[in-house]
Amino acid sequence: MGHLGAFLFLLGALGALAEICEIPEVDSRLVEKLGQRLLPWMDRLSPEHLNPSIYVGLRLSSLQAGTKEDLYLHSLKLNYQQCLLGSASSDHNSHCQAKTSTGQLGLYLLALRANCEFVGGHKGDRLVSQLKRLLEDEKRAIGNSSSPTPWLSPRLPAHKGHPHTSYYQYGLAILALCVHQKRVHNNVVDKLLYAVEHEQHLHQGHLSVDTVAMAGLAFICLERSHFNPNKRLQITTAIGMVQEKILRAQTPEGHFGNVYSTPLALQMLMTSSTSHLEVGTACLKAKAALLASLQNEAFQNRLVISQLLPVLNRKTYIDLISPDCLAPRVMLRPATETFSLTTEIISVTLKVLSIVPPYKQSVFVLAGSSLEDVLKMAHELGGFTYETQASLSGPYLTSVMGNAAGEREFWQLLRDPDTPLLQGIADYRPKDGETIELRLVRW
Ligand code: B12
Repeated sequence: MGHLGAFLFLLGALGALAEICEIPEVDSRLVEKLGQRLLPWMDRLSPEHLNPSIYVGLRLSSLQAGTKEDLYLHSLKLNYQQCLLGSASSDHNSHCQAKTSTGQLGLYLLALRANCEFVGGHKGDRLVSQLKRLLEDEKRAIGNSSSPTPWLSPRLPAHKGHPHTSYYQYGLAILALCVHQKRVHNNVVDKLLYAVEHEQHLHQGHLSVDTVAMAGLAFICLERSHFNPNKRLQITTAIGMVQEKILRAQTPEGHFGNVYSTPLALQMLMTSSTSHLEVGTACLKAKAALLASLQNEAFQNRLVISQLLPVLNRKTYIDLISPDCLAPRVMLRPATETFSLTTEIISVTLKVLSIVPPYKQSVFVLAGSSLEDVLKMAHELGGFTYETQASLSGPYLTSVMGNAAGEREFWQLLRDPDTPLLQGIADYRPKDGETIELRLVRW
């Protein structure tokens, strides 16, 4: 091969590389540190703390928690099955309500698959039918696809509504059924396809990278499993669209959307075969941004960590189609505790303008306190009330000053003047002098 031949060969190889989303190896100490943050959560086996995403994340990671993992899966099974059976006592339990939601049942199915189990038997069938039923309900809430006058307006009226939960959970449920080789009807897939093709339906016109990435993972699973053959072309096209949307959402630092949507976005890009030329470069840039965020300790939330750990092990939810349960994983050691005692007091101003009369109050807390500590302090001082609800991501703020967020509304957390926080009340730690606004908004 002459010089020119060698040059062309190199160019070709580089070109091929640029089309593949590869994540080079990450310092194992950084990965271990991340895994260690999950360990304390694995000791919490009470219903409101059990989180199938943690189990999935760990099983797809390069780390293991030994017998703790078995006990955790056992507790997940007991709890989710009990809620599914809906015994009189559990029926009214609010945690059971969450556990039998479209997304949580989906995550539970992913957890079973992460242990190389296929749902089966009487209990398994019940679980699958329940999830399929929920998806049908979600589909109906979006809109009926059999339009009464299809010749006049074949598509639009059929997709006017919203799912009961979200398109994120809708996609997650399809993915979960798919990795268990359970098919859903074309018209269920149709709703997700339509949402991706008409992005405004996914997040009030704003692109939610997490949501599109989850939809993309569901489509990739359907494509690989040769499900919904009549939809094949549309599914393949949608995968390309998702990829495009994620690439377009890359920030100058390299994140896709924001730092916390990057793990799912990477899971999607790492598995999609319909490649854009710039995928490889975009992934390398994202990986560098992730590394910087890891070093800055940006990953504190157990749910986001559980979505990131597979990526650092070059795995994705798509690997759950045929998981490798014998892959060697390194045993996690508990972290050596480091206490930093601080006596520094900071001031944080809390304001709520969405109510009459508006509320504004400065509170004093120890440096390093979370926003939740600030809310607690404001409550103790009097004149401020709030409510939270346990979720897989931690405490979710549901009500402020007696005003509960209604359907498709939420209490948004912002840093003055107008910057939405990227973390929830338990993880965000305000700085001295900061003003935090709680704002009731539609989504
Ligand atoms: C859909 C969604 C929303 C919806 C939830 C409403 C609904 N009916 O679905 C809306 C738009 C309201 C929302 C709000 C917020 N969200 Co949000 N949300 C998501 C998303 C895309 C999916 C969540 C989900 O359904 N999970 C699956 C189900 C099965 O789990 P679940 O626990 O049962 O789901 C509930 C909780 O997740 C809860 N929830 C949603 N977001 C958040 C965020 C936090 C911090 C908490 C504690 C709970 C919570 O709502 C879900 C439905 O009830 C995730 C993406 C992701 N990668 O996870 C982001 C995500 C969890 N949200 C995020 C954030 C930052 C927020 C906000 C704090 C934004 C803000 N500045 O106000 C607020 C929450 C404020 C509050 N009141 O406490 C971040 C969290 C990052 C982190 N470090 O933890 C994520 C990862 C998105 C991102 N990439 O930035 N969110």
